[in-house]
Amino acid sequence: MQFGHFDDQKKEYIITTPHTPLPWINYLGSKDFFSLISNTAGGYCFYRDAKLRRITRYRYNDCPRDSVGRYYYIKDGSTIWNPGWKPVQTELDSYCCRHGMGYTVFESSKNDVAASLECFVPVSDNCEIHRLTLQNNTETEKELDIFSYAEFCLWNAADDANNFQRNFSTGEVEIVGSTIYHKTEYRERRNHFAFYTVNKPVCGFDTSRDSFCGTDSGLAQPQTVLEGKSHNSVAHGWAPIGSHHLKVSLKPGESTSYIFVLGYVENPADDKWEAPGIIKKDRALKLMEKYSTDAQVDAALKELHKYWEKLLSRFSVRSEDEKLDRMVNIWNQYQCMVTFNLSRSASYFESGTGRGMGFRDSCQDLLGIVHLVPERARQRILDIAATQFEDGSSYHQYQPLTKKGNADIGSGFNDDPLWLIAGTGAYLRETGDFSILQEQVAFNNDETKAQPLLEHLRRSFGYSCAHKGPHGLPLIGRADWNDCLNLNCFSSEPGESFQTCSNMESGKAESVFIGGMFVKYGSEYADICEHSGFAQEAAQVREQVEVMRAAVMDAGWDGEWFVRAYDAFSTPVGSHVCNEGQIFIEPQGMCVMAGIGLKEGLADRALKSVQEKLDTKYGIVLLQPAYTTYHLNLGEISSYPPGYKENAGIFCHNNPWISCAEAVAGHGDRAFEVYRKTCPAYVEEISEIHRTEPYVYSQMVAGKDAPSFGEAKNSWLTGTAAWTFADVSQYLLGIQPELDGLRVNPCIPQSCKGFTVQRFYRGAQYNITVDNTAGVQKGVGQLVVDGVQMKENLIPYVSGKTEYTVKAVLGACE
Ligand code: BGC
Ligand code: IFM
Repeated sequence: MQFGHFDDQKKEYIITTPHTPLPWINYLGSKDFFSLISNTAGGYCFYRDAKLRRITRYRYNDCPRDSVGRYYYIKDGSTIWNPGWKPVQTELDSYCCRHGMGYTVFESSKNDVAASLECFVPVSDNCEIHRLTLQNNTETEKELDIFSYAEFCLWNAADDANNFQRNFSTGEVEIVGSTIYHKTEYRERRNHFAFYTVNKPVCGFDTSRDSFCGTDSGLAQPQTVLEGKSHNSVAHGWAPIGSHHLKVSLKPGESTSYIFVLGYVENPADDKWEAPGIIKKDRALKLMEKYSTDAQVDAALKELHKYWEKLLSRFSVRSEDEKLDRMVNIWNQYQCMVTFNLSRSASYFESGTGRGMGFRDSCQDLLGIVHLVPERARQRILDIAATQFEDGSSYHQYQPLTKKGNADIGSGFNDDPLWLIAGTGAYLRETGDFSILQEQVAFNNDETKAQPLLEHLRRSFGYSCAHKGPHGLPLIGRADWNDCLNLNCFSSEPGESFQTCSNMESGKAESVFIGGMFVKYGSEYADICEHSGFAQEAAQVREQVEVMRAAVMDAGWDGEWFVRAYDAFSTPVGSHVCNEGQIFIEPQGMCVMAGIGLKEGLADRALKSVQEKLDTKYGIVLLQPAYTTYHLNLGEISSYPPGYKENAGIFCHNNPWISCAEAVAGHGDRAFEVYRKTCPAYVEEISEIHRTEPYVYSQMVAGKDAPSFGEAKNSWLTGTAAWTFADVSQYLLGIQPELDGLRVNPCIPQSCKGFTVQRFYRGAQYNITVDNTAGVQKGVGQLVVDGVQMKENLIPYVSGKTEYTVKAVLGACE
């Protein structure tokens, strides 16, 4: 069943009913100001940091109900309705919600009044714009009352939720004409405030939630709206809101529009105060002025469309498969930008108050956006590296506002250091900008300890070399990619749980998965050393890589697949000797991607085992058999019921690893089959089972052991976006950036006749045609660049050249 459909021309998903299985959301904002907005207008916004600069409020554990947003009430006689259906939920005569690139539009009607609500964040300003257009389609004049609603969060969202005894007394607002200023904290000589304005005179306002709603009513039946009259309430403490009251009278056929701006302003920290508690408004006024006419809003929307057109034109494919094209050209790249911007911080499943930017997450997110915003990727790499410690380990997360490591979470995840090499390598292959390696970067944000970025990579690699266990495999520490595999949990205390484990980091548990990473990213690091003129170091690194490869082939091979790990007692995990959790997906993907056992036939064997033991109709589950009971020595993983999350859920993030691995092994049919199973556009038709948005990936789909097999959770903020884009663009379509230029090496289904790719790379446009009339799965027989036949499948990079026409013919050629 579907609840809408794609419009590829407009790059939109059109939701045709408010009754989606879960709120289906979109993100607004591209740089500093971000918003979440659902298909019933729920959601919230923040500036840079969802924890420290939350502008509007959210109610937690509220999915699917989704009961707070910025709302517009239309009172037409005794009928009250919202363009997004919620919160009043009056049945609408027509409804649609169009989620597009950085904007969302609601189009609905009731009793022959049509409303359109366009919401977006302009490309270069810190505000949300909501343009509400109303049209009277009746034969008589209409008198309508409009009420707006936005509920302010008192900035620090964690404090706002926990310390409300204080916050009930701190809230402050100021009302000037049609503008409501939210200035809580300003008297502490903070320099930021928010405002909510409308471009026409109001006939009333409310700034106290209790006054607007009435003591016992909620947003579905606010007293103010029922009465048809604002109370002009001025909030002192309690819950400050912004609500405008407008009266409109529309002749038959007439329409009118209102432009609401919800903005964030930061004055220079050393600005003079006008008077204690009085905010300095000039920046706010400028912003209001900038978006006060329809022409200005139209221009800002146009600029937003152009911004996305330009970004998305950097990589596009044309194939025989419209779902593939739609995901590659639009939605996958769009989601990559969102995960890059937000890491795992704020979604309908992530609170925004917990995680900031994850070290491993952000490094992997780079894989999906280096080709889109290389200059921002550069800065991100430097920010991430600055949270590394001198021994090469790192904070696991950092706050985007302060860029400081999060001490509550700390370090000890032993895969983290190697992801820095992965992210930096991707940047270098995309841009060829080796100057980044010379940038001075602090350790633990201490500038006195700054060293070139290359030294950070050296220490990343060095950390893994220096932390090996009894089998010569990397020590896992608190966990590797799989946060829930906490193998250093052991205790004789009855009732102890992984949450209270004190020995998480100190034990000798080892990870075969990090072993695979070591081989893959160690080799990439060796290439980087070589290109930087450190041939001797490169050779030493390669030696270490070979030692690790041997350790994985030896202690990491179980006979038919790669072992997952060794626990703190050196007992194998993810081996046929285990009762449950005999085979895990992660090492199969990573070790094959690293090329381990490729020649020896282990890779094919491991992939076959994945297909036999882990595959399902909805994707590949993380492990089998699922853990049915709790094992303290395995940590959080077995705390999940079978089939959920890391305990045998279909963890979408590592499905593309298998697809990549299949491509490395040359199996195009299977690589695509794996790609399609979790790809949103291909499961759109089973939206009633899948339930999350059919235009983006979710973190997890319930596995075959779960009662809700096939149901997805935790949409949007997942490394799946970046990895599937790396998979489809580099491994399947085979356009592979290398340090020396672009390689063309597709791995596609035998039945695919070919495709074309437009790729912007290092200042040049590449028009690539792949011809597979031979009907093979892999292997470029001939590569012709601007009419010249190449000796191999690498397009030589010529500095200053701006266009390349490339033809790759697959299969044996004379
Ligand atoms: C997992 C969660 C887990 C958390 C603990 C996440 O990455 O997906 O299930 O609770 O890590 O750190
Ligand atoms: O690898 C992690 C990631 O850092 C956060 N989400 C879950 C993944 C698997 O545990």
